[in-house]
Amino acid sequence: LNNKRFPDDFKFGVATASYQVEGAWNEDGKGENVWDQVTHRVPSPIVNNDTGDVACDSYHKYKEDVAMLKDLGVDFYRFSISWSRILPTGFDNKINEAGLQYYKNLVKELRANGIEPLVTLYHWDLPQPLQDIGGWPNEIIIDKYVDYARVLFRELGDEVKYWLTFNEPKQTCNAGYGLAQKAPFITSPGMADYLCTHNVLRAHAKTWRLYDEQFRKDQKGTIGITLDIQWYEPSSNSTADIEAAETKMQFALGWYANPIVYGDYPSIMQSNIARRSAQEGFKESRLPQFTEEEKKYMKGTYDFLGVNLYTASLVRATDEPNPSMGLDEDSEVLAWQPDDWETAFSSWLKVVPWGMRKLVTWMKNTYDNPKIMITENGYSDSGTLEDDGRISYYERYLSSLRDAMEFDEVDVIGYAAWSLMDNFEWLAGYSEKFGLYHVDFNSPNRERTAKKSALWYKNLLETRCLVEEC
Ligand code: GCO
Repeated sequence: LNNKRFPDDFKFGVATASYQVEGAWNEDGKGENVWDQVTHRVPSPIVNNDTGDVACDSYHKYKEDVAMLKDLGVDFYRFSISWSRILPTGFDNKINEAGLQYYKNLVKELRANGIEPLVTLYHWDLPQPLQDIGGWPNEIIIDKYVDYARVLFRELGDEVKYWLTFNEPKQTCNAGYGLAQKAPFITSPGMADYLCTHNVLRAHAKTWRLYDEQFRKDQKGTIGITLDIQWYEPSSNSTADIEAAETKMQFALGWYANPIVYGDYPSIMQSNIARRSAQEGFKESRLPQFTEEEKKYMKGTYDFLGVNLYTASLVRATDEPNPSMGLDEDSEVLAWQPDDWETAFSSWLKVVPWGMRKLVTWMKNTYDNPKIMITENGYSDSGTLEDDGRISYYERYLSSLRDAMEFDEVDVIGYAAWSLMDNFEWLAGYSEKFGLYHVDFNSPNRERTAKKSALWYKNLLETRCLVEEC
């Protein structure tokens, strides 16, 4: 039963993000960020007007968090750093020492308990002053981000050996500046989202090179990026549908992965967007272009590729543009989730375990066999402690992942469950729960309780085995 047992050197962890768990939104000198700003708007775009002002209060309760991690037996903890806690205005002229100290304490506590920190530099919480000058679509931000990264490498790099530059930049750019579904809620699909991505990619490359050239020799760490993707499955065996699914993968994952691995946007994106831009009367493609020098600079800027996978969709070819989104790929493809697929509590979260094996195998074949880390995967419900649905989800997705490692020889180095505990789920506020631990958001001390899934995960990490006996 080799395919049911994870190798001894395989790393298991859990993940969280600063805005979703920390709270203390204006304490000890922290500056305002875009999520503070949007959650305080009236009317609020968030379910129940929820905010991350207190969230799980991890800023004060990190020792409890680490005790939970220790009890679970994880190899690593993936968390993110709040830029505006370190640099309140976003600029590096003044470091907020109290904010920095919080992360130093957290890292120290993790190390003292034998847990490896995996740090995400940016999980969506842009300092508001940087948004006020245009945010990610303004290329000035590239150097501000690199300055911030330099502070973190310098201050934390002796203890932190695993870094992720960006978490799900497609959410930052496409949802944040294209479709107005995430902060800062700007509607400019096919324009601001492409500019945003262009700058995120250049900031990523510059940061990877900064680490590689100035810190790696002494600190001996490793640095990647985390992309979000669902698996896009052709809805039939027709060549047209198979090509449509490939197009969707290129627009969703290739948009980021192709420049990082090969130096430029996928050719299908380039040709499709150039054609549409010309039809719309633009003199140049709406997709920004890299110079030859930038392509060389970008290419190969990763040690591993992180990926967050939760769900899947079917895809078919179409020549009717999809009116609801107006994305550039919509003139060729239609993606949807069948109603009769099993669903978690979040409407977008259809349970499709076989998508895991297909995704990582596709990445192996498309990106020349990279090291892959699953940096998030998880299941939502309404918050029960007897969360059998979550256990079943993890069991099936992990089994699919293990098959990809065993039978398709995909180089998967680790897996993080989303999430350690229930937390602020963006637009859904506290209405959707992803945690292995329950958090009582009505109690002032945000009491944590292990769910059944926490015990299941703990057992998996002990035995490394997905069935009763391996
Ligand atoms: C991410 C994710 C998380 C979500 C999770 C469940 O960007 O990493 O969006 O922050 O909470 O994916 O939706």
